[in-house]
Amino acid sequence: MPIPFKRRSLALLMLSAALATASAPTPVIAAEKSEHPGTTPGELRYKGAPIPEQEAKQVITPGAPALTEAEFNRATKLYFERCAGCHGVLRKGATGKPLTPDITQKKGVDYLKVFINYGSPAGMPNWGTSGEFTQQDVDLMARFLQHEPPQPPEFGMEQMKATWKVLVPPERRPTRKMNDVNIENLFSITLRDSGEVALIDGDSKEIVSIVKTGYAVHISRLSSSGRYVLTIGRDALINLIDLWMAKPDTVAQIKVGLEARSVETSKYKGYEDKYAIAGSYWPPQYVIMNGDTLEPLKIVSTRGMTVDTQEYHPEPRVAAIVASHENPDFIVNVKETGKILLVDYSDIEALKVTTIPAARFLHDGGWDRTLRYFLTAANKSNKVAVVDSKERKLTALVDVTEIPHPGRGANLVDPEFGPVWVTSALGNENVTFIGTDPVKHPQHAWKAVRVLKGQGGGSLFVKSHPKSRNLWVDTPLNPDTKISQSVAVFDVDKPDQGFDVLPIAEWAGLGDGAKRVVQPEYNKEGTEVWFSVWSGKEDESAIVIVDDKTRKLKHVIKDKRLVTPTGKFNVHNTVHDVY
Ligand code: DHE
Repeated sequence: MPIPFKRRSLALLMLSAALATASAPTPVIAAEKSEHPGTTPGELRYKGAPIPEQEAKQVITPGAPALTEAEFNRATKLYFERCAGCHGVLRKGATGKPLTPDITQKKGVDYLKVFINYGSPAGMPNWGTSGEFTQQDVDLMARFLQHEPPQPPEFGMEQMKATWKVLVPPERRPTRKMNDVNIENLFSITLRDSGEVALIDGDSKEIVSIVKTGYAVHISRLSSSGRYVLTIGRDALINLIDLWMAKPDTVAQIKVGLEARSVETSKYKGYEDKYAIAGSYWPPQYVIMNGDTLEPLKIVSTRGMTVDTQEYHPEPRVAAIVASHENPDFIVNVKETGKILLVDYSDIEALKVTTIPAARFLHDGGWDRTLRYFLTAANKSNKVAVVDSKERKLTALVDVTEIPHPGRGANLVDPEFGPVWVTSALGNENVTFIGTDPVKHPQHAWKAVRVLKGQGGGSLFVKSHPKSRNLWVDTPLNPDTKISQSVAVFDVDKPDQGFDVLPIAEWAGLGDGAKRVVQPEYNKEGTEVWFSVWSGKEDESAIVIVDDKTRKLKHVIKDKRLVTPTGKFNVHNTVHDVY
């Protein structure tokens, strides 16, 4: 019989999770041979974040070893913090293997302990021998995993409405911009471990405002007009920030689930700023909201059958969402089922959803430069899916190794192959160019036409700009600190000539700390590239700005309020999908 799970301090959980993922000492992993043969070091470090577990229910399962309620609660917390990101909340498996009792009870405590202690060739981290779990915890987890997974609650309209706040109603908002900031060149920067975003003036490099947001904000996106910034926390809290206010601040807020990563706004002609959409990891669903108040209008579950084996999946999480420029559609990546949904919002009461079969483990992606084709990574399937947003169909599935991770990717014109879209990878040093011009370069379209070797695996983001001749490739998850603290830059006119390495973290002039250099982002003019130097919560971090033309250091922003900066979103470039 289910026993209600005790409420615990969410703040404490978040803090411990944040420390676990960002400030914990980097595990020592050999460059190519990790503790888990067959698993790249970057992959090992790509851990999931916790889902708030305060309302989960305990289930005692026949055939499983006994656990006290206190043990069950501790194991649940450890599982949400360390395991759910890969194995899924319901343990149906995603990046990690399924761990349901029908499987785990057959394995037994001793087998599971070895697994948790030493990891596995398939990519399971060595939680015991790395010291992240005590031996008591290893034993506890081996027993816990034989029980039915405690399922977090659903989160429907009633729960969403209970969290929805319009702090400043649209009629009380300014009718024109009340500050003298050039908001087109403003950057919204995630301060991961302080639950805030920093709004920084791209011209003066001054902090305009620090806005309290959800926990570990994942991304910022802009409304089509560029007036509103929308942020989404891992805890599924959305903030709508009005950039026209004298001091930009939150005007509406809503929590759309227990765990989430994506938010977007309508961009099709006639629907600018009208709707917002957010996708959740838990519960697996998306919600369409009013663009200027965040009032929730329609919630749609993503539970359903997988694309390949056509089995029911109870937890298909929503990954990247982009807004079509060709139709009134939101394009929604559903990770575990491997389906891309085209959600036509022209009639919210009678939503038309076109389902495009792609490949499992859809994650992130972006547009080609014509803004017609959406290219998105199915990361553990080693594929990039190409969707034609005009014709509403799948154009291609391109093979790409190893665990492609583009962010939104980078667009440039290759001297030999014409327009291409670029992704780097978590699992190896490949930087892959995919041809994107079916009209003038049909022989290269939707093929991996060029694969460059970057600094190494553990790359998350690439970036270029229409006015630049550079392609930037970060490597924040590479185990070699020299590599994780620097970036590679290629000349797009001579891609085969190798790359320069810029020591971004060294330029920041910080003390000790992880100092991972993450996510290049251009200013509006395409003359500067901004990098986050991401340290632990207690250490100093910085933003380093490089002159794009000379590749020399231009400016360093340091401020004690800049706690663990990661993603950066320039208003103009995000509104217009420039990358
Ligand atoms: Fe992200 C984008 C999910 C870890 C920084 N990340 C995304 C998107 C998804 C996602 C689905 C695409 C959103 C969209 O476009 O609508 N990220 C996840 C995870 O599930 C994962 C692996 C583990 C987790 O529990 O969150 C994860 N991500 C991270 C980090 O550790 C990063 C490096 C630092 C941080 O701030 O948490 C990180 N993710 C980012 C950034 C983007 C992103 C900066 C947007 C890139 C862009 O240019 O659009």
